[in-house]
Amino acid sequence: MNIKYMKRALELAEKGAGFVNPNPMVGCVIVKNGSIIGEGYHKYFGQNHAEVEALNSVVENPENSTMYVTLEPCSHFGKTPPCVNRIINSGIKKVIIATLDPNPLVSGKGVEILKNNGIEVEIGMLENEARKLNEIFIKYITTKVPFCLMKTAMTLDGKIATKFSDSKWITSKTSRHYVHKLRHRYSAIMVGINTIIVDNPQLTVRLKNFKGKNPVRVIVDSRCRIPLDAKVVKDVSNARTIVATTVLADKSKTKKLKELGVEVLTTPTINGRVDLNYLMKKLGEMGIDSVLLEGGGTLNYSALKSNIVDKINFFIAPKIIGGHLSKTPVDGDGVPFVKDSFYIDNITIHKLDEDIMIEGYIRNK
Ligand code: AOF
Ligand code: ZN
Repeated sequence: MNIKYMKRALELAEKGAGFVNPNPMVGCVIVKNGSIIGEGYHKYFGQNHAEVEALNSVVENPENSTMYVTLEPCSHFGKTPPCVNRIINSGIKKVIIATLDPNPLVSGKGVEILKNNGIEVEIGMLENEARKLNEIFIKYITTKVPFCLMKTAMTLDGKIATKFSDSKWITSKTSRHYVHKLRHRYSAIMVGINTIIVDNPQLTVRLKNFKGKNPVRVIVDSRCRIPLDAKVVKDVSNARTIVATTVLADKSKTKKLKELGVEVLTTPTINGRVDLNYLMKKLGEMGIDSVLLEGGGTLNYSALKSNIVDKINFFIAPKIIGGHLSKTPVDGDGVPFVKDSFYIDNITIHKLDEDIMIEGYIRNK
């Protein structure tokens, strides 16, 4: 038994990031007489599971070997047959699992079947790491609501743009590269209509030496003010665009958008705004497991108020903009008293060039 093999399995699992959603990232290593005889990971949604990839790759008979796998092997017929059957037939002696599968179709059953077939099972090696890796999957498979990460980039004095809405660029190249990797990892990216009007962004993944996957673009636009020549409208062949609006939208405008290939999702209104909980539920029903929320301030505040945010990534650049007309990351009305603040738990601090990035989780989620 050796932790280094589970580390390797986690490293392999990570390679599936962005390609396997809404499935989990899973990695697997098969060890015999102290050496790795096979390894694999879940590469694309709908394709082979990690255990099957690893078993297909063995360079020696896996009989009496030990399997290290980051998630409990599945016991159900999904898009592929149960992994436990393959494991049992291979003659593997022991299976070491980082964490149980939260999928109610599997949870605990995979382990039970392995044990009933005389295979030794151990659970919990690097469990925290494995659960963090699959935080999106864990929320989505148990609630059917997408996991939401709020990302913002601001100066030391908490501004995301100047009074002229200039924001290019607040953070370093390394931070922006990190954000593009996040976009690849998440199934959807969500912004408010003001961001589209002011910045006209593409909201796609642009990474050197890596062909990332573009997220579905979700524009929160209660009155459907989106310009028909906005980049996110004009390049729908590149990435899907969904405009989330309300009955307050002009019907002829939504018709035009649909003709241009934009999907229009009408939600109930809350104080004249898009009902974000309804929207998240609908996105979940469409198979979207994760949303990267890239603000602005109005949408960010509504998102926090509606309790849809799970995690935050606040990038802070060592610059000062100043000015009471400069934009801030979370706007809206703000809470009345400090005791009403949204609290962030499990904070970690990361350094990206000269920037710092604070990561954490919204309390009571
Ligand atoms: C594993 N190994 O590599 C993965 C697992 O539709 P399917 O057949 O791909 O099944 C998806 C479900 O299988 C998913 O919700 C999760 O419970 C499990 N994923 N299991 O043993 C893997 N990706
Ligand atoms: Zn499986």
